[in-house]
Amino acid sequence: MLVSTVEQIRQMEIRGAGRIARAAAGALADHATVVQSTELNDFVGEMEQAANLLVATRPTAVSLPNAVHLVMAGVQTARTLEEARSGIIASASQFITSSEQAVQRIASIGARHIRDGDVVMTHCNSEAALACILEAHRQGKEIEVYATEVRPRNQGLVTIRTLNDAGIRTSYIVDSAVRSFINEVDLVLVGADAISVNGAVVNKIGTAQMALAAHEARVNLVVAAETYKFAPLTILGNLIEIEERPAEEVLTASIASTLPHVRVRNPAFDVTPADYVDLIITEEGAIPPEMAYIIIRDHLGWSIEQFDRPAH
Ligand code: RUB
Repeated sequence: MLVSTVEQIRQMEIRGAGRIARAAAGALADHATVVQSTELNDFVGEMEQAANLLVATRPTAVSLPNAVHLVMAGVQTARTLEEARSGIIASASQFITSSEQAVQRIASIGARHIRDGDVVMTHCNSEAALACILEAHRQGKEIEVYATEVRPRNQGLVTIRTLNDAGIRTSYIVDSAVRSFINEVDLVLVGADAISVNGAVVNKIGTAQMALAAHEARVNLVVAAETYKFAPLTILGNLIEIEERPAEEVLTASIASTLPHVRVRNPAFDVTPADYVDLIITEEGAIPPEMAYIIIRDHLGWSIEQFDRPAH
C-alpha cells in the first residue's frame, strides 16, 4: 500500500491537494500495521522513511507534509512500539475524518458566497471549490459554471463530469479563453495547493492569469482551502517550491526530437498574490488573505517565536 500510494501520487492517479493528504495519512496508517520491526527505534526509523518517501512525491501541495507531520506527531514521544503504532493509526484516522469534515464545512460557508443566478468560473479540479458549488446547487440556487480545460493534464474533464452529473449547466472552455468570458462571470472560485504567510495562493498553473483577468474585470476571486493548505515554514521565509513536470506532458518525445532548439517548460502551479484574492474560505471561517499568519499560528500551532528561542 505504501509503495502503491507513493506511485499513484507521483503518477497523479491520486491528485488534488486534499486527496493527496488523505491518501498519505492512510498509507502511513497502513504501513504502521505491516511494519515488521520488534524494536521501537527500528519502527520509528521505518515510519520516518515512509513519511519521507510520501513527502517527496510532489513538492508543492503543502497539505502533504502538513498531514504527514500531524500523523507522525506522537511517534517521537511514544514509550513503546505498540503505543507508537496505535498513535499513528489513530492520528491518521483523525486527520482523514477532520479533512472530510473540513471540506463539508467549507461547502456550507462557501455556498453562502454564491448567489441565486450566479455564474461561477473555476479552474482545475478542486474538491473544496466544487463542494461549494455543489452545495449552492443543492440548496436550490440556479447557478452556471465556466470550467477550464487545464492543459496539459486536462483536470477540467473531471470537473465537468462532476458538474454534469449534478445537473449543473456548464460551459467548458480552453484555458486561453478565460479573459474572453470573464465579463460573463460573477465569481471566480478555485482551490489551493498551498497558501503562504503573506496570503499568496499557490494553485494550478493558470490560476494567476485567471486572477489577473478577474481583477481587471472587478470579479471577486474566492479560494476554498482547508487550514492544512497553509504553509507553516513560510513564516521563516521559506518559499513554496513550484513543481515542474516532464516535458512529455506538453510535447510528445517524437515531436520534441525534431526540435533541438526548443525546450518545454511545464510548471504545474503558479502563485497568485494576495492582492488578487478577495477571500479564503476555510473550515474555520471565511478570512481575508492577510489573516494567513493567524491560521498558521493559532490553528496549525506554528509561530515565529518557536524558532527564535535560543537553544539550551
Ligand atoms: C490540483 C489543483 C487543485 C488543488 C486544490 O492540481 O491545483 O486546485 O490541489 O484541490 P493537481 P483540492 O491536479 O496537479 O494535483 O481542493 O481538491 O484539495
